[in-house]
Amino acid sequence: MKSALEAIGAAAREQLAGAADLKALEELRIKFLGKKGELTALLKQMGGLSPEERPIIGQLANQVRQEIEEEIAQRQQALKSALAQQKLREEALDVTMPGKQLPMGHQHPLSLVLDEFKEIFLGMGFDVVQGPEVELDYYNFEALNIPKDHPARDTQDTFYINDNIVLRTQTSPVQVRTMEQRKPPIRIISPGRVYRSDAVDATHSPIFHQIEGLVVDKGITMADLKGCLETVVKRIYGDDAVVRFRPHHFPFTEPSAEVDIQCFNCKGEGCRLCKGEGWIEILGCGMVHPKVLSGCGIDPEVYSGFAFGIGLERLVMRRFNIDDLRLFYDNDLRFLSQF
Ligand code: 2U9
Repeated sequence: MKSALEAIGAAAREQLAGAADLKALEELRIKFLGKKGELTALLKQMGGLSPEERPIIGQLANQVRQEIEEEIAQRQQALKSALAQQKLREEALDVTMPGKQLPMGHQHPLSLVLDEFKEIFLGMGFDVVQGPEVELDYYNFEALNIPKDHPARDTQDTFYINDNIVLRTQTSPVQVRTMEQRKPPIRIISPGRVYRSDAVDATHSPIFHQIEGLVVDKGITMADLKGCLETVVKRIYGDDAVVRFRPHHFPFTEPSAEVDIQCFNCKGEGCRLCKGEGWIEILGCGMVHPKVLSGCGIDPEVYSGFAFGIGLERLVMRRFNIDDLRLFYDNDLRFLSQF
């Protein structure tokens, strides 16, 4: 039995030294030390030994087991560190390599210019307010002094959901709602999407964007309107922009005006860009009609105000020399990545 034990010890040492990986090592552990392993099998025969032999063989068996366990632990350590070394070699990082360049997103040209406007108006103490795009006929038309037979209410222009509900054709209903909710002084702009039943072509779209603004307080005059809008236009187009106010008519303002800038291309001479006019129309404005004020619960005898409206698409098209409005909505990255 002694020689059998020594033979197991020698075989284990030899085979453990040749174990190529942790799996093979575990298999050897089971083979020699497991419940059904060689050493256990041999020890089961100890019952046949004399009482004198038993402690000697028992001690030897323990020694052999200990040696095998130590050998396994050493081999396991060696294999683990070899594995770690290999992993380190394989996963080595060259920190001097250039990083992967992630493609940068671009801001849409419409929101780019809209942000510019917001920044200017916020700096002048205006709030930015938003409202529903599906709107009551009352807020879109009635409250803005647009009577039933006005051409702006023509079904040609307006998307009707039903008799009372429309897709807003302007962002003015946001201002009406604000006047109902807030007390003057009011200084707001309401940018957003508006809808008109237009056929799509290079200069028309059934969806476009407006920035409208409203100021209501005691003693607001046409001089405030001119000063405010001239300042904004010069911030957008540069200090040398020449601005003119031309009388116009809107149902919701009285008096009303359109604002032109002198064509920066021909300096007023007339060219292709301004279609021979020398001037380019950029926005509409006026003093809020007293009927609109009183309809919103603001006494026109105490308060007055001015309002304006800017069509965003046309302005952005001129700014970046874009000749087709459909490009704004096509989501073509070749176009969008230029901004
Ligand atoms: C309230 C009272 C008055 C908003 C105004 C305009 C003039 C205007 C156009 C610009 C280009 C529409 O997108 S466009 O075609 N808008 O000319 N808008 S005054 O007046 C208001 C708004 C709200 C309560």
